[in-house]
Amino acid sequence: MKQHIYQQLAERKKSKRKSFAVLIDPDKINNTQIDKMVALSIDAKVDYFFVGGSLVVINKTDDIIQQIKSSCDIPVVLFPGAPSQVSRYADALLFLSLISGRNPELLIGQHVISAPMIKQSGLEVIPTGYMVIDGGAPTSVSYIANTSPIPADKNDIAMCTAIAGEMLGLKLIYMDAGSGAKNPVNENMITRVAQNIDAPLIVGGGILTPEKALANCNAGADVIVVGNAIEKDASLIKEIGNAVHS
Ligand code: 1GP
Repeated sequence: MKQHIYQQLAERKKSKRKSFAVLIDPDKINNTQIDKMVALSIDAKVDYFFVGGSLVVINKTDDIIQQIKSSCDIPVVLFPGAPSQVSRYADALLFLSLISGRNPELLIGQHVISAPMIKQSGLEVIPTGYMVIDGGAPTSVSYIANTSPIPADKNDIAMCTAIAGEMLGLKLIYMDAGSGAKNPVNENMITRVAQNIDAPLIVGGGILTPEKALANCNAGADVIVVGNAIEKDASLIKEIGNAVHS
């Protein structure tokens, strides 16, 4: 099995290099916007494109990834809300287990269904402990996943969940307040989790400014994911990229 992207993330963590991932929701972008986003991302030295969404209505994931791939070398990592969002054109797949929730379908059910198709795709599969943190208002992810998020002030619950995920063999931990979250994950919780795991830590959901991206990095996040804010103001790609890479 390929391990290129995971190894890169692990090495970056070791050398304390932070990464910036731009999230592309296939439903919210057209061809012209993709070209613009790719050009800005090359300029801002974006490290990864994450592609996916909790709910994708029009499935054009294959086309979007092919379009990205035709114009840059930035690795594309699938962040799928459902097995239908798997594309063999990507470089890797976050094989998400929703460990903050208690919905067996998202802990193992969907995985069993999608396993043969993913194996056949030849994608690098990165087992990822996905933790949804309360972002102050219901988000698509908590509604679709039919699970309660971890309360924003329960740092110990987040820490124990991440440790358990790592003990179960998950290679990455992703703390997500959900796309468009009112409140992003707070820095105290990020630090509590980061100090207690060895796995690279991804943080996203509701990050709107370079200052918050930097604060999350200083708190212990290894990868910062931004989607919504960039959809509204693409110039943020450069500003957030500079903050993360500083
Ligand atoms: C959501 O972590 C991602 O799953 C990114 O969230 O769209 O709010 O940046 P935003």
